Amino acid sequence: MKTQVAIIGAGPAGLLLGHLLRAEGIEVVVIERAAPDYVLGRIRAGVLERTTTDLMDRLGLGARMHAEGLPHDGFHLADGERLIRIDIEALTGKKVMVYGQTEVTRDLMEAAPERGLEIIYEAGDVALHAVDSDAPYVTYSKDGVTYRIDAQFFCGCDGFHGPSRKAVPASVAKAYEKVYPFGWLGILADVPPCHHELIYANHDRGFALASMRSESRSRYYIQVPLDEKIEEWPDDRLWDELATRLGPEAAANMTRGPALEKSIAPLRSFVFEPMRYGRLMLAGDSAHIVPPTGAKGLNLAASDVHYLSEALIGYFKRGYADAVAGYSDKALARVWKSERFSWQLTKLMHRFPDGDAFDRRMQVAELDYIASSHAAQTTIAENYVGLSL
Ligand code: RFL
Ligand code: PHB
Repeated sequence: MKTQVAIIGAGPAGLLLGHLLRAEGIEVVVIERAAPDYVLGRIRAGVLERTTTDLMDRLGLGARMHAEGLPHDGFHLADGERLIRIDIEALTGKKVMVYGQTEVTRDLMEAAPERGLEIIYEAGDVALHAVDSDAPYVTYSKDGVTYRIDAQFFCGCDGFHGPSRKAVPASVAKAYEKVYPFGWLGILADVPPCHHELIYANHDRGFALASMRSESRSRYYIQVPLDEKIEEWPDDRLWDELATRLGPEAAANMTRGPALEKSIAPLRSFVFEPMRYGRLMLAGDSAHIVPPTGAKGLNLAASDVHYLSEALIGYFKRGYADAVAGYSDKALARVWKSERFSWQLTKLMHRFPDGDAFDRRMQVAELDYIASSHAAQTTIAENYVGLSL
């Protein structure tokens, strides 16, 4: 088979990119290892920046998001005693949208057939070949048969563990990484949220986050040691811990219920450079990871896809032979700023096992400064709603 663009991975990055290119009449095939239900079963991001919602709107796929999503104009940092409200709407003129990654993915997936976006699910052994030549191709197997797709460009949207990044030779690449000494234990439950806005809490016993998916579905997280076992956290223990860490105001309004999903995710910061090698471009988690504290992962995937779609549309529709040359530098400039924000908020809000009394005083002083400074709150709000493209 021949196509103009082959996209590896049908997560949010791959699906968004596929739709943006199809909308311009570019030939696209998306190759995904998993089955659709598996992709939809992953409970991940919950907060969308304006840049991400704008992309859904541009595709004409934002109707359900606007009907069911919750626009938020603020969130809270809690320091054990008080809630510090960051009024993002007053400080930036913009809001964020609380709408789950699962729903974004579902909207993109369901619109694929009517828009002629071909997605091959359950493709095994995906391998990229000759990406630095003028005739790259990808092979995969399905139902015992091996297939080959020749394409002019490959977009690696296959997440942190996918094969695309590994197709870039080590001699031209550099990876930057920080692994944090803790993870997040998350719980999803069909109960009303304890607060109408998100609360990020720094408590003596560790970080906690109160988030939501809707007015009747809550998502909470607590910081746990990396070797923690999920079996050690029956629902009751987890609700007790959340009530303690989030503080009395949230605890008083917290409704408990059985977990629909419970999982532990490690936290890491990771950037891979460059994001283009020959005819292969990386986008989303395949090129970078942020700790979830800033709610930036999915949003960065969307901004990469914005730059990448512009580049490919420039190449195919406007005849700019060099259109993809600037993609890596453009995307990385925004990636590093989101990495910085996510790292800083992670350092501010978590208890580090090797942290000393001085480190703790620095956190207290910074939270106190944020509580009293319009400038500090503006900086946080500007980053949280998303830097301009
Ligand atoms: P994905 O979503 O990992 O999708 C990659 C796709 O590639 C497929 N794949 C392959 N396909 C073919 N061949 C192979 N060999 C393949 N290997 C993999 C996979 O099956 C999958 O379908 O990457 P993408 O599209 O770059 O999207 C990135 C986001 O998923 C991620 O950044 C966010 O979920 C991060 N994140 C958050 N981001 C936000 O913007 N706001 C948030 O509030 C937020 N909260 C979170 C998060 C991530 C979390 N976890 C569990 C990592 C909260 C959590 C707990
Ligand atoms: C979520 O609702 O899953 C969520 C919200 C905000 C974050 C991270 C995760 O910073």
